[in-house]
Amino acid sequence: MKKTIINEIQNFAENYQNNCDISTKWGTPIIGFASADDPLFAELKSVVSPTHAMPKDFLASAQTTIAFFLPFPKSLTATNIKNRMSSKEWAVAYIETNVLIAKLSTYLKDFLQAKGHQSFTIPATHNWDEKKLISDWSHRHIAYIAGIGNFGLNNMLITDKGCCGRIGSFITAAEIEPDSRTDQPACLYKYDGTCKKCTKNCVNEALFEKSFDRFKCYEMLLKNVDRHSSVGYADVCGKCLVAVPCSHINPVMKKLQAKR
Ligand code: B12
Ligand code: SF4
Ligand code: SF4
Repeated sequence: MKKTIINEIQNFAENYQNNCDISTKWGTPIIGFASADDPLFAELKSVVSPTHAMPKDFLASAQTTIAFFLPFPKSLTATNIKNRMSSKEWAVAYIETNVLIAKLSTYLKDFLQAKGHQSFTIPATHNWDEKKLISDWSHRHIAYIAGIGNFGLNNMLITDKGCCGRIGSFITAAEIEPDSRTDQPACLYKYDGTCKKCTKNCVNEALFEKSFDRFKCYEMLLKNVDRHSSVGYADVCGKCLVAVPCSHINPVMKKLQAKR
């Protein structure tokens, strides 16, 4: 079952970019599985917020959560390096990836339903508390629990294909063997205190070595909403993700491999 789902997700993402009237391209998705009863879910009540949901709050019969990371290609992130404002391509990719996550989740739900497994889909974003700017379903924590990456100083989940890309997650009653996770850092700062390039890239004094101001960050995102209104609603920025060592790879893994 695990292999089948991985194939379904990868094929859907590949066909989607070939067949539809869109401009964004994605690399092969990274996919991870966690048991809905993994004790780490309960910890999200303290790590994220006391109101963070448990898989069984959404689907009483939940057995598994599936997380997927859709990596952006280098050609896309290259467009977002210069200037204070985000590139149009980055804004378009944000909108198109959110649509892809919604369509892929619905496809997966129908696919599993046909095999007799109930499932529950969650939107890619905008499922947050407007006053706190925190969501009751944090995709990157779900993805961390499912073993597909670890957190960077820039707050991003850094996978084996870096952090430039978007994450979706999904709940199902199908019982699927969970993946293992490692506590090995994926961020150079967390590994040996070096790098911090993401903080230097921040364009609105939101991200520092010791603090992150989500409201200052959101202020910048809203400036890009105005700038890119011609492509839709794109609350983006992403300058702390691009032109950094973790944009497209896990830089700690690279460092460790070089030492061998
Ligand atoms: C609310 C929100 C925002 C808010 C607040 C962001 C924030 N960092 O809190 C605003 C609007 C400002 C925002 C901005 C951006 N966002 Co946003 N946002 C979300 C949303 C809806 C919920 C995030 C949330 O509530 N997090 C809860 C808070 C408390 O946790 P956190 O920020 O993740 O921080 C935690 C980690 O750093 C963690 N941590 C650090 N080290 C370790 C170690 C361990 C072991 C553990 C367990 C945890 C941990 O501790 C913190 C607290 O738990 C998600 C979608 C979703 N529903 O998940 C997208 C999401 C997080 N955003 C995303 C992106 C890409 C962005 C932007 C780059 C904008 C853009 N697209 O251009 C910026 C980046 C800002 C930044 N540097 O953090 C992506 C992240 C992809 C990735 N690779 O991780 C997500 C997952 C959307 C998606 N579907 O892909 N966002
Ligand atoms: S840019 Fe450097 S310090 Fe920042 S998250 Fe990436 S690896 Fe960590
Ligand atoms: S998304 Fe932009 S404003 Fe927010 S922390 Fe990153 S660089 Fe700073």
